[in-house]
Amino acid sequence: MKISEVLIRKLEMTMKQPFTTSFGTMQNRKFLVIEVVDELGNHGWGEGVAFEIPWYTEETVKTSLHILQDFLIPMLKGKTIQHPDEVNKIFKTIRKNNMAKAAIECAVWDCWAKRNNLSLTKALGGAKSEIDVGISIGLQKDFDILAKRVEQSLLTGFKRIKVKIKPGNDTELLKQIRTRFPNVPLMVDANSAYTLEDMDLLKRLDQFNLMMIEQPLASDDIVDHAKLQKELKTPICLDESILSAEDARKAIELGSCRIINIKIGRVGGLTEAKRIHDICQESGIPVWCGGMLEAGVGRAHNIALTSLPNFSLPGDTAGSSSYWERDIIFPEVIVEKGVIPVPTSIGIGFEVDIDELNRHTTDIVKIKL
Ligand code: OSB
Ligand code: MG
Repeated sequence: MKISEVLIRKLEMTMKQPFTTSFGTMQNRKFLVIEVVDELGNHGWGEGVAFEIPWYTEETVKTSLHILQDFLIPMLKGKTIQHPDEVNKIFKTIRKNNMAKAAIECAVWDCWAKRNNLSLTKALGGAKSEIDVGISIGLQKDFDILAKRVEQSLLTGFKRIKVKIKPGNDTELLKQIRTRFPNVPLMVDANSAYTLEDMDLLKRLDQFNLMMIEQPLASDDIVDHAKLQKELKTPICLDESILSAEDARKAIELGSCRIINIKIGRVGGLTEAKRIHDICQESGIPVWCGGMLEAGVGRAHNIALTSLPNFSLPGDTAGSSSYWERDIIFPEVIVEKGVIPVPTSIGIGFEVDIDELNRHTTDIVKIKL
């Protein structure tokens, strides 16, 4: 397969509700949608999940665009791709910029799957027919609003509830949640808001019967997390700290976590995501698929990845309607009884709704290879 053309679209979509983490509030989502075309006219889609502001990782929409246009896409020129795993190797000399890499790599995976009449799930080696889904609820103005969100989410059937915490909005909040919802499968995500100075506070989280504590400490740390994990009964789940399969290997070796959240964008694509999945599986570390407030294209890739066997915990892959009035794919992703059926049609298994896509497109760059 040869990629003959790449279209980069910049999109702007407004989420139904603002999403607040320890690092900030997002509602107006700007992101990239990549379309690749091969020499036979097959199409493939990928989503660039970087935010407008570099507060989750150092990438932004603008840096992704720059890296894609000036480095990654030109590297595909003249290359014959037998298998999408080769894209990861082609990009090897470019350091990090994982979300930019993932955006185009995911599009190549979709294109290759379609060309070979395979679902992306099958192409990745996934086997599940449905995936379990949880929901990530951002920080809210007060407990009543949060409680309502939790209640709604339980009615929808989500298999676990994740709430964001930050210093000053943690133990009291959890006390209130546990009083109201004593048995709900619950976890928290701190997005790196604490340090080892908070050891006593973090130890007190053990009393809340949490499934896990996601990324309590610094985004680039695995040493302090190992110290913390030794002191905690609750499993630590790493998100920001794991950017590659090598990172996963080292974190597991050090005992920095007992669970890993895999995000395709954060780790540079599906090939690396699969590698992390495999290493974790061999080490008895369960994984789950994280979210980046994706639109439909990114969501579709997340669903396909989650069909791999060691994605044994519910992911942050809620349905389209949890984020958008109207998604850019057809059909939209629907969660029923806490599960999403894994599509079996070719490629990502969803059609891109070109009218919706165009309605949100603010810029298009077309690159002939
Ligand atoms: O840390 O998992 C995170 C959203 C934006 C940035 C980081 C994170 C999140 C979420 C929401 O938790 C995931 C989603 O619903 O897409
Ligand atoms: Mg997280």
